[in-house]
Amino acid sequence: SGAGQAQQAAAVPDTPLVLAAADMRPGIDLSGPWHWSIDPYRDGAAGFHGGEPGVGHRRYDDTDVEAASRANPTALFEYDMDRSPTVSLPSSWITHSPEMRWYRGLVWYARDLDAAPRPGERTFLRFGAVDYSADVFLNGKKVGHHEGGFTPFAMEVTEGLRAGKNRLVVGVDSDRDERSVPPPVTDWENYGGITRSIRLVSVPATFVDDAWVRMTRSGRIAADVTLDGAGKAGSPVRLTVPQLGLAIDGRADAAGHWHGEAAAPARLARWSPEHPTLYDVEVAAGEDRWRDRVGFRTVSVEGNRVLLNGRPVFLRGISLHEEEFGAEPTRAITSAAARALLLEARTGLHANFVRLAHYPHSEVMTRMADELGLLVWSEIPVYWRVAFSDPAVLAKARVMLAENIRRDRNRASVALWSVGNETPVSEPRTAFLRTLVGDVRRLDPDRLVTAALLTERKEQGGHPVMVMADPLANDLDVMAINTYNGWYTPDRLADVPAIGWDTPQSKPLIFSELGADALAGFHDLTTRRKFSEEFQADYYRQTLAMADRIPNLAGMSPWILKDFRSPRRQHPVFQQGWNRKGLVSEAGQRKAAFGVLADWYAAKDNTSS
Ligand code: GCB
Repeated sequence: SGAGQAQQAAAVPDTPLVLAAADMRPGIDLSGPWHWSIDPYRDGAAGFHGGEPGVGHRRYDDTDVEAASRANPTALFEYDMDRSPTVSLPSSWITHSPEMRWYRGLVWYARDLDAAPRPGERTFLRFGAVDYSADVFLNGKKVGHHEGGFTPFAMEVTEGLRAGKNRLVVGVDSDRDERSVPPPVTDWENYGGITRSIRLVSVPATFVDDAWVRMTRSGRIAADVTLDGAGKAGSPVRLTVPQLGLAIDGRADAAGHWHGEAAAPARLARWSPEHPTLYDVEVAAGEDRWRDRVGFRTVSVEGNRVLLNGRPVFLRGISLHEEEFGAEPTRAITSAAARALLLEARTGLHANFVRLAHYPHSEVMTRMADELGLLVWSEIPVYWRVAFSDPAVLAKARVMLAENIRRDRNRASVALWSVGNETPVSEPRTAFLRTLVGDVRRLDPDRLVTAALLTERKEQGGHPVMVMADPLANDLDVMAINTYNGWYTPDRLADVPAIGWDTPQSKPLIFSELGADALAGFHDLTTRRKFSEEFQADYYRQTLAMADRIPNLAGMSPWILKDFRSPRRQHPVFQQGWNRKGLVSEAGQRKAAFGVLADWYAAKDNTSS
């Protein structure tokens, strides 16, 4: 039952408020110019020798340094946020100045904001994402800390706001250590900074903190609503979908939870990549009106097929990092940037699916996927060698997962939640990932769970066979494998189609990655060597021929739409700090392999029923 679900969900360690669909709420946009100041030794956080106030380093104090220095000539300040340079946020700091390109550590951001606190309302500072951790101060007082670079958080500032000018300071630390999620070594750029929206959002004293509106696996319309505030217990709640003439009424329980459901109206048009129909939905509770735009569809698994609205669908996908097109990405994904990326997949490649790797992308992206009609694989950065034995690290990953699911479980596009990428099998790792799978099942039993698993290359009778023997496969709805035969393995491309795949046959399998580097514009028509467009195109031809022979293959998301920054990739001629597995260059120039995949997908599309 819904109440049972809500109770179990409460076991997930995520106490702060959710402020679901915060981006749909009216508010004050705090993007634009902010002052910034580096702090490599972090003494702006603690003060000299541990934090005595007034010793002149504490960046977050509510002090007009210039005025204080004039008023008291003995005062000493070794910073002045108000006179520090400004930069436009959101943006990663790697583009603030050439010196910041390789900066890692703490950066302070500050701005003033005018506010008029309104009685009977509660106000939150809501960040789309801060990479990697954030300490937030309002008028010199700490309002909160958040760890994890890719999920939203809301901090209540109802008490701390004053009429007129307020000083908002955020300390952003990009440093990650062995206990971070992700750990320090990945294959992408660590874009330190405030990379997503910053808003001040006001809501009534009792308000809809969380609302989840969807079509259940059995095809009903259901809503789970959580109210917060003094008036939550017993409050009337009403869900309406005006275009469908649908209204469901009820009352919240003592804890402020409400579950309602009804049969789907006959005139409901289901969401699909071909017809991405979205409806305005509203939850009314007391004075609050919570709004979202939601599509209704089912996603399920039958045998080794993935079903969308009860019919088999082959996932014609592509992977993406969160980087806009252009030579200097700063990870500030606008609607226009998201549209450009997703249209290249949707109309350029004939895709119906994207893997948003390797962390939750901006909510702008998942909303755009809803609108354009792309199924989404969503994941958290449990990547490679996370400290799986450490319970504190598991707790962090669980919070990230819960933040991601609560943000996006109203998105029809999201079909798969992934709990890990290429994590070497061990007992602690499998226990860790099983806990995450359990969290997904509680937080969202209507979607599919997956993980990108590792394989081992073996020889059987002189032929290469890729063996997947991972106990986690039993726990998943869909198995996923990243394959690079012919790029990272010694296989000749001509031998790739005949490679054997030894995986359980009873479940759908997705190739969550496959790919090879090519530098756009580098051609080698004679030897077709690695890094040439010809090699990459051949790699795709042979790998797709291999895919054609795998009976339980239910889809793929090749690696990757576009070249992306990676500090590990330092071949001076071909890479220059970029992973070149893109089907297009960083600026958007298509490589030869793009057409190979697009043609294969177009053919799949025509033959699919
Ligand atoms: C992988 C990783 C991905 C890398 C890719 C590569 O398996 O999941 O993050 O970027 O391979 O290019 O090696």
